[in-house]
Amino acid sequence: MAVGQGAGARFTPRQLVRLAGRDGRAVAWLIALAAPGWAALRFPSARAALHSSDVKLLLSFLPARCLTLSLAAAVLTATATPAAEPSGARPNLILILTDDQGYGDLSCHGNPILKTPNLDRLHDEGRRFTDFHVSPTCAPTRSALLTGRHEFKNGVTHTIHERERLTLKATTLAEVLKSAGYRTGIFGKWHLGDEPERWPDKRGFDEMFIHGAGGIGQTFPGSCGDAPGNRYFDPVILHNGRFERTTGYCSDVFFTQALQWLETQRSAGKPFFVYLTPNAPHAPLDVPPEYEARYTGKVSPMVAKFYGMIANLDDNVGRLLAKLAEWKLDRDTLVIFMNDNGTATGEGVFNAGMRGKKGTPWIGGTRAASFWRWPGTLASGDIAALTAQVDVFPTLAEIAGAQLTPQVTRQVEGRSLVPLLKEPRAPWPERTLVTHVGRWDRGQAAGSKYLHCSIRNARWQLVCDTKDGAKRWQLFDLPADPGEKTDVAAEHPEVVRELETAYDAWWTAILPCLENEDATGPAVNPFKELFRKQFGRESSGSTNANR
Ligand SMILES: [Ca+2]
Repeated sequence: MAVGQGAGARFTPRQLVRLAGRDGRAVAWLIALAAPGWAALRFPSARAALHSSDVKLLLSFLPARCLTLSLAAAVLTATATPAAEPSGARPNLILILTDDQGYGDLSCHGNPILKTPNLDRLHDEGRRFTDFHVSPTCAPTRSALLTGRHEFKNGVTHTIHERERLTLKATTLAEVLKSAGYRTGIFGKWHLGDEPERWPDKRGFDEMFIHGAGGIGQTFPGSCGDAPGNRYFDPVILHNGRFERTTGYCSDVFFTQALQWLETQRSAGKPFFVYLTPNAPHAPLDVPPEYEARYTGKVSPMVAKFYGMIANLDDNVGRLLAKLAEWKLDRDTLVIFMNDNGTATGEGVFNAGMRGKKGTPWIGGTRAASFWRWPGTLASGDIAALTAQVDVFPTLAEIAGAQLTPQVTRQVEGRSLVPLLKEPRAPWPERTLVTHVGRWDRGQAAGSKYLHCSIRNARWQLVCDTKDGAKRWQLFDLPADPGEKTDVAAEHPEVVRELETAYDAWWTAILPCLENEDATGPAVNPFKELFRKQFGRESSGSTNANR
């Protein structure tokens, strides 16, 4: 069980014990701890491989004149209680999740127009999951990501109408990381409930710097809505329960705030988890003119704005990477980059050969970037296994050394990706993943079983994408037909039957979980109510404060 293939991560603790000769074991251990091989101990699962027998073996070779008892105690401590390690022993975690950028909206994925040199760096310098899937829209992905289970099991079947609210019964990834000793911060879009009891500061985040609803300035009846008249430039942001007027473009504001908080954590003595969730490039496509200008004349005016928003995000990612290097946090920080659903705007220019986009059950609706950069610990390379957003929770919990309660273990449907991060060809048993776009009309859940849905395994995808919700399955052989052009259901009835049976069981299981279907929200958006308490009736930006 080697831990990574890159420089500095070659031996497991057991191998180190075996490698050290009888006369030099203690010295070898000292070298192992001080040298890059130390990275082998950073995964808690690798530490778990350091059995008590290893420790006894180690101690039996420790000459008193070579090693002090304190070192022995330190080794024992690191072995037995990973959650109590000093700062730096476990990686800081930065999870960047962009909004409505698709898999094809990256130059490293072959986009012929868009340039994303800094996101490409994350791709080139880390592990990347090439068959990684999210939900087809915003709140559902965030719900699944933060709980490790399908969004419908959290009651999230839409992005508005109270149906974006994450059930209060779920335990979030932030809560788990916090319990493992991490400081936690969110910067950007939450979109899992705008009522104060549902804000991220009640769901495990120490630091909260967010806009409301699914985007800056959005307003809907009920609870889902941002500060009145809010805009992408100089937005008003909810910071730990109070609104703050900011200056600049929204994505710049979120990255700047995250970096400021991150800098304060350097001396706090605890590892940190930054959940960095810019609302770009979600519509409205408001973008600084200089970024739009990079693409004007090369694509349609709308795509030029969309690409400009991504170019701005890319510059911010570059700023973040430069700061990590400047602060010498590079090797202590795992940076993960993902997008939250299929492209909203870029499919006409480049969609990586896929069918579908945001809000559809096709591969183009769910396939996402998934870059994992941890210099010195993770080598670069592709991982082809079928993976998903629900896998992030158990993966980060394992890397953080978090102890999951039985209740949380039952909640999580995803699998830890740690075995694949260590060895991209590690055994990865067959699995099925379900996509359902949701968004049915109020009260229509029971009749919407076949409304824009799909179920897949590593090879096949069974899709039902009918406007009337009638059952008309189509089957696609993905390796042979990645663009999903040829329905082969008639040729493979046994595959249809197998996947449909799994889909039926899944649908039956989710129906009792849909707790938001008949919910009625408050008469006034909570963000607006709070804003007006703080500032009176003035608008945060535009003239439509009373929407
Ligand atoms: Ca989105």
